[in-house]
Amino acid sequence: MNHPDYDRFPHRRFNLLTGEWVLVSPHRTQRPWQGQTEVPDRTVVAEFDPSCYLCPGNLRAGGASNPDYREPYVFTNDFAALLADVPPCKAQEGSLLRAEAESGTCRVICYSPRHDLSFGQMPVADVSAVVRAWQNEYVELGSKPQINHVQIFENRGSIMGCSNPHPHGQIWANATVPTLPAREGRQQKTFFEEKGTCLLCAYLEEELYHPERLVMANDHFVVLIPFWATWPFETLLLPRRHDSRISELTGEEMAALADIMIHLNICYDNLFATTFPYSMGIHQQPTDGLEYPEWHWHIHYFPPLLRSASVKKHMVGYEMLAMPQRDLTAEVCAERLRVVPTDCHYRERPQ
Ligand code: H2U
Ligand code: ZN
Repeated sequence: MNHPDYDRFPHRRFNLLTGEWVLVSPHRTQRPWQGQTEVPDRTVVAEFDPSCYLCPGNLRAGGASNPDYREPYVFTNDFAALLADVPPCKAQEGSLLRAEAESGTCRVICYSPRHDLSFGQMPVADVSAVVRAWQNEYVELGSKPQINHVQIFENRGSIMGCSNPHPHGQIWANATVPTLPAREGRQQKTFFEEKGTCLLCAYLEEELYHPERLVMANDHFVVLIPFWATWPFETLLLPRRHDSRISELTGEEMAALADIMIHLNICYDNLFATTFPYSMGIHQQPTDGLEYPEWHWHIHYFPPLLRSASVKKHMVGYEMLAMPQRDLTAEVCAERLRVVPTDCHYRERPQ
């Protein structure tokens, strides 16, 4: 099947990072984009919410109080999924029921003291401060001998399980490398050993040559819809410079990262004039003290919205039982995102 047929016939695409396939059924959506006009969500959110457990000075559910913070604020999750001291646990010899103790810690990061803002409405300096906090957490947690992986992520919007509109993310750090980053690590290592070069450097080079999946770019970063994307408006934010972790950014790269994340957030929010829900996360090398020359750090955004603020993608039926599937192709979605104006967040536009 040739390139032009990608938008006509069912086919499957290979995910280079996970080694899995996704079924693409573009013939189901051959009609042109409907161009729905959304009613912009202008729900008023206060700058400070006395009942918010993340606002400065407020009491948290766990009983602690937040300081009157002015910069990104990090605290240990009061309901952490991972705990520091877990007694060893071993399944009985010969048993099929395998279990192992897992130790670690979970933290929450408040991006801003302002309850009503998100990256799309924050200045570059304030988003850079969040990136600096992510770097510090990665380095500090990663330097602990019992922590071998640090997962930084964010759930945005209640449909993604986010508990509170206050801009915040999470950090889970533990002893073993979790399933998905481990799989990505294996794929990158195999490629590196076979070809002697980095998988994502090679992939990025190829994508820059065929720009139909590019969404936005600056001197240091590129946002694209990966060829193998499963979620409709899923994007991959790739640094142009090969590095295995986020901790080594230059000052210029830091500002460029903040700037592109701001524009991506505005783009997502402006697409359907809503607070665009997603789960995003940073994938980088394990923190076990070993060298990982094959690892190219990156950020995934997985949004569930399909054609409007109310039509969502669900992973059910065939997807739960067989494999992931999508109708709208990566190319169609990239084009949709590319034409969204990102000079101004829709909430800041005069009505
Ligand atoms: P989510 O919005 O992605 O659920 O993240 C919020 C986290 O904040 C969640 O993991 C924690 C929850 O356990 N939390 C506290 O640590 N303290 C609180 O007072 C409430 C919520
Ligand atoms: Zn708040």
